Amino acid sequence: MFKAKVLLVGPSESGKTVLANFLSDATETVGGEYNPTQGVRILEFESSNVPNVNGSNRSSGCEVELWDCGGDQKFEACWPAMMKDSHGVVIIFNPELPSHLKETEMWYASFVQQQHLQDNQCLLIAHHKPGSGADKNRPLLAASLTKLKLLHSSLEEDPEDVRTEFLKFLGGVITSLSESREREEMSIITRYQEQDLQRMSESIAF
Ligand SMILES: Nc1nc2c(ncn2[C@@H]2O[C@H](COP(=O)(O)OP(=O)(O)OP(=O)(O)O)[C@@H](O)[C@H]2O)c(=O)[nH]1
Ligand SMILES: [Mg+2]
Repeated sequence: MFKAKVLLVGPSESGKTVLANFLSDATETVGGEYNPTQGVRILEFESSNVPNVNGSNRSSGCEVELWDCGGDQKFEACWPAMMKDSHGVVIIFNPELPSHLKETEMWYASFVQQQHLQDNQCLLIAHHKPGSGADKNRPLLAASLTKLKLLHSSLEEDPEDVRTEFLKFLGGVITSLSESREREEMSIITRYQEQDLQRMSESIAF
């Protein structure tokens, strides 16, 4: 079974902790008093129905380490440790706040581009808190973010849609993970075969 490390990042008070609790089925209730996350919280859960993205109908199991990162930039010194060996990054922001729309690009540059992750290893979530506007158009984000998948989340309106889309994203992350493992295996085998061939030709030359 694959183990995927997925980071939830983005501006302060955008709903990362609320979404992390919801996705990991943590018992804490949604809503309530705002407690800024100090540094990071790591939530672990297992999902048995991650959809397979490469055509087959089978879904696979996956262990997920969800890193709910604090949005305050005073934690920047911790970012390299958070990013290390992560397989996916979810950027959560409030689509109604211009400051959040602007900040999103910085989170993408720091957490996705810097670690050379592919765009399918990144998901944008425009999180709508209860009582906020329901504009489900694509918000005006920086040009570098136009190719990324964007999901609108509203836990009051359609919580299961958020879960389903997150699992689809996870399916893509696992596919990237298994493909890079296969490439690694192939490169080791190819290297071995080349050495073997060289040894053979050396012994024939003798
Ligand atoms: N009822 C309800 N409240 C929400 C929802 N999303 C966010 N909130 C509230 O908005 C506030 C901020 O949410 P958090 O999830 O703590 O924000 P965060 O992004 O983790 O913030 P930092 O940890 O500081 O980066 C909290 O008071 C939440 O209860 C939601 O879907 N429903
Ligand atoms: Mg938090």
